[in-house]
Amino acid sequence: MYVCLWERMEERHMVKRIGTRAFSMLLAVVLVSVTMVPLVSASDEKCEKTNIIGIDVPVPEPVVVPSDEKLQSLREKDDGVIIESTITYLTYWNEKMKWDLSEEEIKRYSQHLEEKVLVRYYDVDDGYYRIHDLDIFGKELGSVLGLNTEQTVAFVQTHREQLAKDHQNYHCDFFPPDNQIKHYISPSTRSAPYAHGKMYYLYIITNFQTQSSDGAWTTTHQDDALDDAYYGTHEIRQQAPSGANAVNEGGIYTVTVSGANTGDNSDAWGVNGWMEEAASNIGYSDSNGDGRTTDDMARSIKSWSGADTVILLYLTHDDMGGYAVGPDQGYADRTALSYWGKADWGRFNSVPGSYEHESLHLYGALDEYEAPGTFCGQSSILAVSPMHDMYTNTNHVSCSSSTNSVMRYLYNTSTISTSTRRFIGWGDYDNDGTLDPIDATPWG
Ligand SMILES: [Ca+2]
Ligand SMILES: [Ca+2]
Ligand SMILES: [Ca+2]
Ligand SMILES: [Zn+2]
Repeated sequence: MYVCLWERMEERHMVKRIGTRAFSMLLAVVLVSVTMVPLVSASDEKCEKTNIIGIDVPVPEPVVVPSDEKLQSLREKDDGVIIESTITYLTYWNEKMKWDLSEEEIKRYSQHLEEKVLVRYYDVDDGYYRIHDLDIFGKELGSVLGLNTEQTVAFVQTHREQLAKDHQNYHCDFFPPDNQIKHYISPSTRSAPYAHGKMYYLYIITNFQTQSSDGAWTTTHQDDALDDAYYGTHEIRQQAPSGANAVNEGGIYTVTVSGANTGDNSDAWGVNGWMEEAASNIGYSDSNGDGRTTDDMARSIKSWSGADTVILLYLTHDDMGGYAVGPDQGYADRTALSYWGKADWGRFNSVPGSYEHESLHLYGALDEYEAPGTFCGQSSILAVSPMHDMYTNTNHVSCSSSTNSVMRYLYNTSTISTSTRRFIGWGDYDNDGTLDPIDATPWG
């Protein structure tokens, strides 16, 4: 390892023509850090000359912090309802709300609605209507259809409930079952073991050679998605206890991968999937020979940025949904998130809660809604030790004391439950003032 680092430094020296003084200083820093680095396994000692960010691999573009104005608008409620076909929309709600409109009436009302109300919500660039506030829209729709106050209130309430379900369906997270035998899961096996320290979010704006009907990412949509992601991850940092020393940082890569996005399957997260292809198309290579490149990318970003955790967020310009990749798929904690979600009545935009929800999974949190394979009292296969061994899900919707949270509802709440806080390293099991993951004697 010593020689290896020396050679690497010498190579850098020659390539970058660093002055002798600067080089000696760098060497001193390296020597100091070598003495502090614990012994590594033989496979890590291979002298690899790849994946040095800024030399072999491009530097990620820094995330632009949204303006205060933009942050304020993100803080405001946005129901994010998208109407692509007014007839489809009215047909769905007519059935659901039992308004008893005939097909003929639906056609007529659709036209009225478009001319009198929806025209104000038209997004010229995207060619659809976008509703921000269901309370206001509900009244407008009610007056066109001639609904009474009771019917209007019921419509708005049912729409919000349905939207919450649609957002839950958008998240098709599925994780390998925890074998329920308490076993040690080393924090070093994950790129984002728990939500402490400098947390780096690497956004990978992903385009597919075989594009969806939505085409490639546009600058407007990319900025919109990144603002939501910024806000969603900011919500995590803000709720962190001071002992976690939480700081956020972020960077962006843009990449094109082959094939089409077919959703949550091994074509995405497998060894030969497009997530691995994206890492290698960006310029990373598999330097440890495990067949994956996402691990090398996450490790390189971690050492380059000095971050404690790295999460890879693959953003796709389609409506394939969002999911976190399970811990059985390599070292890199990663998630895919689409710009839109699909519903029977139309579409909706991903919200800050989507980014917050998936990131929390990657730090160890479980779903708290009625998702397949989830239950009250479940230990988290996503959490590392000691949290994995200490805690179980106490905020699942089926638990008697369950409260609203971003892992349970995720559509218009950002609240992180006590149960999730424990899984992601914000608990203090023995109540000695030191948070579990950094406590030498976490059990007391
Ligand atoms: Ca690798
Ligand atoms: Ca403690
Ligand atoms: Ca202790
Ligand atoms: Zn989830």
